[in-house]
Amino acid sequence: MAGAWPGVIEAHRNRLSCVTTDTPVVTLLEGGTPLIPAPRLARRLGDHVDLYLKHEGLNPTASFKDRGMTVAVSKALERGATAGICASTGNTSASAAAYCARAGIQCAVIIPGGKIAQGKLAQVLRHGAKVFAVQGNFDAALRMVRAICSRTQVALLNSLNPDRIEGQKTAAFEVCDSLGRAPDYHALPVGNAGNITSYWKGYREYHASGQIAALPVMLGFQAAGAAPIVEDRIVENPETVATAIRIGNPARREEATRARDESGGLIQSVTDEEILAAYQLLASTEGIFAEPASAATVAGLCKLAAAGFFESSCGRRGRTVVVGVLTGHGLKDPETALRVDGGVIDVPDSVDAVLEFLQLPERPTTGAAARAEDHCDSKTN
Ligand code: AN7
Repeated sequence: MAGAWPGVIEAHRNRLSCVTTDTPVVTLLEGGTPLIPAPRLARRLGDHVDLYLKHEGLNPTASFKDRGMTVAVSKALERGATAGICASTGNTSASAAAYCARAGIQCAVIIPGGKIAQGKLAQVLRHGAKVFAVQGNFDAALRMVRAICSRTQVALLNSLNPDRIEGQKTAAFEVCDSLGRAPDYHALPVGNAGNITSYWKGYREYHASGQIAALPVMLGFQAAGAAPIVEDRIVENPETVATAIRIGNPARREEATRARDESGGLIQSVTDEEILAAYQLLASTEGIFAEPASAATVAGLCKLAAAGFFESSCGRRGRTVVVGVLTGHGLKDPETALRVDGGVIDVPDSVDAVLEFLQLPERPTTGAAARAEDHCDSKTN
């Protein structure tokens, strides 16, 4: 595509049947996120594995939700809505608030009190949404939102709204466009299950129109304390460090199980311990900062690899292509980032004190190497 990235609706307009020439496009130029090779992590999965991470945390509000939100808010505006509402574990509310602000309409969000990450709360407040915190969890908040929508004229901005799924499916197109094919495996976290529903829809559409020759196997991961699909039940009191996926009764449970089964895939759980280890590993070995829910993707892949899952897998020419989705940026959740290991070292204002903690090779004082590093001299600093 020539020129600057135009946002999800313009970039994928011909595949978004709900968007017409009458639709006012509300965009922050979301989408077009990079598919980043992750060679160090890939080695942990197997020598024959090529791993790519779709970093959806690089969207305008720093999560994948912006793709669906541009379509949902644009369609809401087209239908004459003056307000939007959603329940949220954080990211949906941040995105809804931003796109409603952009559209010039009111936004209301219902969140589980005390259970959304600080970065997300900061966003939703500054974008000017009305924020209601309830005692209950996300599932209770979503029930309230559905009741409010049944009694008032307000646009539902949760992924129960099919426009959200339409916008979100574009991420699958981008993965295929970047790779020139579909991956062999597609891994992602599963909460309310809108994202897995969307990716599977996108892949199937690309397959049906001949853009890709084969479909990926879908690998979904839930947090062990909030794993209603894995356990095939409603979890009344979901708990996990990954607050984004602290959901006990996913709205799109059926679509998620269909994506799993049709693709020959799986949905498994990862513990908070595994999530936090993967969170740290990703940031420190690949330089990619994603929030804990996104780290569930990495945790799940590592867990499968440890169980030998990828040993028998084979893609084309002996390589196995795995795509993992990082759904939100690490900066969303500074509390968790600062809670895990690796503290700041307090030192006196002295060079020697700092050097004591570092094992640095000494700088040569003569020869070419010394001259080449002249920019380190104090007089040029
Ligand atoms: C970072 O914001 O449900 O399975 O209300 O924020 O499509 O729900 C967030 C979900 C994964 C799960 N990763 O996606 C909300 C909300 C992050 C998320 C998920 C969410 P779905």
